[in-house]
Amino acid sequence: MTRTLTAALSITSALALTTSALASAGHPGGGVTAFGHPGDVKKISRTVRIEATEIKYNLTDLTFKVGETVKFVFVNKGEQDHELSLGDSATQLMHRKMMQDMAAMPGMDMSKMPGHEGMDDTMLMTKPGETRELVWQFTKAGTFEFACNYPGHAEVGMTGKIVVR
Ligand SMILES: [Cu+2]
Repeated sequence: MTRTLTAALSITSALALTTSALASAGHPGGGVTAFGHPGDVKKISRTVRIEATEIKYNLTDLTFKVGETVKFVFVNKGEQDHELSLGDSATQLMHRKMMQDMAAMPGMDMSKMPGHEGMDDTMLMTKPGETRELVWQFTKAGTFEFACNYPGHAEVGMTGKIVVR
């Protein structure tokens, strides 16, 4: 078996483990989390456009009302892959660690990294020049985060605060 194939198989099992860990942590495949759930496109009350460049977002503070349904339009204006991930700080840390572990695997090419099963509802991964959207309804008051969890990105400030009240 080639080294690349071995690495790919390890990633698959790592993702499977992470997905089940997330499910037991209250992040089931249905996309319902402690802070909201995928929104109904007919109920969008606000559209937020977020742009990514190296290595930052164009905005870092967002405030929403409880119950608000928001369309996020995420535009990668940079020259590398970036993501927009929504979550509480624990989820973001877990996700960041997973991406670091994957990047550390021998022969791993992050640009060919697969999406994360079961996390698509809260996360948009983009290539340079790509625009992707997600619709989310915030159902709980609190302070949450958006972040790019590609290794080294959140660490240099590619994060933002979401306040729901
Ligand atoms: Cu990034």
